[in-house]
Amino acid sequence: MAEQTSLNPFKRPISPDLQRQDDQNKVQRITGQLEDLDEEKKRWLIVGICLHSIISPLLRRYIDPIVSNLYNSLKSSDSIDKQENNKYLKKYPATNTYYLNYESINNNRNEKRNYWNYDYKVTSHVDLSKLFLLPNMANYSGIDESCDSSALLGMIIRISSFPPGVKIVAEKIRENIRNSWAHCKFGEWDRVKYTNSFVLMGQLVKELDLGDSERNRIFGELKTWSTNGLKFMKKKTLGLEIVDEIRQHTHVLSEYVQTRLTETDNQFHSVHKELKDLESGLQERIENLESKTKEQDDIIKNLKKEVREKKVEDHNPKHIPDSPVSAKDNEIRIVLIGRTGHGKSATGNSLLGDIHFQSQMSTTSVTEKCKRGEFKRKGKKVVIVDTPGLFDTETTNETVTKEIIKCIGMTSPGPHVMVLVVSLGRFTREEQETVKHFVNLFGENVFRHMIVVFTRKDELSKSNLSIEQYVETSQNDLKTILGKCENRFIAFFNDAVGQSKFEQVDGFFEIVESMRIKNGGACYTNELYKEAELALQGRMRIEKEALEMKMKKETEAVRNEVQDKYKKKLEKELKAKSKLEDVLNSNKIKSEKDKENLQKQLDEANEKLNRELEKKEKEILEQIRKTEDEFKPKMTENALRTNQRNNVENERGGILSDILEGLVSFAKLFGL
Ligand SMILES: Nc1nc2c(ncn2[C@@H]2O[C@H](COP(=O)(O)OP(=O)(O)OP(=O)(O)O)[C@@H](O)[C@H]2O)c(=O)[nH]1
Ligand SMILES: [Mg+2]
Repeated sequence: MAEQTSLNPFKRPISPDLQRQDDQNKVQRITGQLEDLDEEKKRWLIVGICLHSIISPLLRRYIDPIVSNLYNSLKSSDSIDKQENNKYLKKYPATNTYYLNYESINNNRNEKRNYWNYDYKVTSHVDLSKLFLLPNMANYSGIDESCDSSALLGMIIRISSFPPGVKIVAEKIRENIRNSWAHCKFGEWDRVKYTNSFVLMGQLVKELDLGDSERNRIFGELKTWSTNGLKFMKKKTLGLEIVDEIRQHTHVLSEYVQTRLTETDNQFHSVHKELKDLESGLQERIENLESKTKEQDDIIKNLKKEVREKKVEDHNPKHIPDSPVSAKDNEIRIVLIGRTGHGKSATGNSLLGDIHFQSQMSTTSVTEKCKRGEFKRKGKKVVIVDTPGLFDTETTNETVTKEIIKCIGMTSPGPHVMVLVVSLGRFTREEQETVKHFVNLFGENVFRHMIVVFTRKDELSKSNLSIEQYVETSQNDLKTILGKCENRFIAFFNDAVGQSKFEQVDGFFEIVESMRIKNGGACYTNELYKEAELALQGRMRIEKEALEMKMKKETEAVRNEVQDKYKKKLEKELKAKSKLEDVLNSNKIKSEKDKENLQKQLDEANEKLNRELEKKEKEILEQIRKTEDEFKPKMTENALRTNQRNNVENERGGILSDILEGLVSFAKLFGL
């Protein structure tokens, strides 16, 4: 609706005069929120808007030339424009069914049914159209806005120039939509009636001889109203413009209904009152939304100000604060780093409780690519990324770093734990350089999330030393690093079996938990991670849009499939029904009993048709639900993120191609 507004030829702006006049007449505002309104009332409103703002203008354009042609032909065949009271067309010659109603033209009403005094000259096609209608329906001055849906549908039903298919649907619309709308019986407006109303309006559009572009445009408008109407029903968030558009249309509808109040048709008084109430309710909602938008604007303004100020404080990328805890963050993300051959992959396997990462004794690097493993622990998803080790004899640290950087894309928005894996033994210069390298890459802040895992605990046991004793007697460089990590360390024997295997993993996660509490649950982040997260979000959005598009296409395809399946059947039922109607209207059936019988058959045909329509709608909804069930799980934040992580891991473009260049130049900046 909102996006189609500018194209919408049916939408009329409300003149200031009318608005003022209307404001003066304003009925008491409904006090509750619009959410308090019955769904039935909302359905009634949306269908009323569509009937008035989409279907009626369409019918006017369609009917006008057809009635004009008929008028011209009756002028030449029956001199309808020169008729006198002694010789005039009493019945419409084509069907010979209906008595023509001359009361509504040439001020004949003033003659108070003194037919002899009537002026029978039909001087325009508009007057001709009135002859087919009851006088209370024929109060219009042209086939224009003064001519409402009831008159328009009546013309189609009674004038034989309109194709049978159009007549059948017009009659259904008059009976099931227009008349029951005017009766204002909200209880009737259940979901089935709402769906059927849109189906019928759609059928009418299909039956009319329209060009492709006009047909598609009107289908589009009906679809938008029907979808927004459903959102309106489900109390989903609706944009301000959409609510305002519904309000404006309600106003136009109410204004139109007001013009009908002079009619004897008393029901329009209640229709008008309902519309005024609805409009007031919508106005209230708009004001609410407007004030909420203002509040949000203020919050955003303040946030932007805070961010600007913070940026000045945090211009040094090595001191970027941790990212805040996300309520949705139900993951623990862990990255294993360290020198080659120290047991990173073996530690990853111990944590996972499975042999997932390749780990073996080798003179050169075993792990060449970053690899991800996942498991569940106490309801949380644990993501572990194993990285290749530094100081390999055959690969330069620069090449290894380029690969390690991939862990960023795999643990975005940032890891909670950086595990520095160090094999027990001498803490040589190369081990110190390894730590320095990671500090250069990630910043000093990385220590706040670091846990040191000493592998080869079995060797320690051989010399009867505890890990604490080992640390106590270690070189100062190691002590300094452990100090920066606030002495978060643990020893692992990666080939452990039985109870001790679980105990060391539990011990590790206890440290993780206390560290997470200390960090307020926040994960580590830096500029690289922020870049990566931005790129990832963009990719996730693109992927989601692509999936949405695919789902829409498939939904459309299944809908068409079901439509096609039912098309022939429905056409057959419609034909059967129209045959019965023709017989019934032909005046050939004289006996009351036969008429009754025929009417019974007609009712049954109607019921059958409705049953088929309902069956079709049900099948369409079921098929759509199946398609959605297939697509929706792929569109969750979790699934999209996992997919992007897979892309990075398998080097399938993904965010890696987006950010790698930036990351590598960033790494270069730090002389890596
Ligand atoms: N005795 C003993 N050996 C271990 C322990 N942890 C790892 N190892 C061995 O150390 C060797 C190297 O282990 P990896 O897990 O491949 O080491 P890495 O750090 O992943 O090595 P790269 O992938 O090359 O960087 C393997 O033979 C492991 O079995 C441990 O706790 N005790
Ligand atoms: Mg490895």
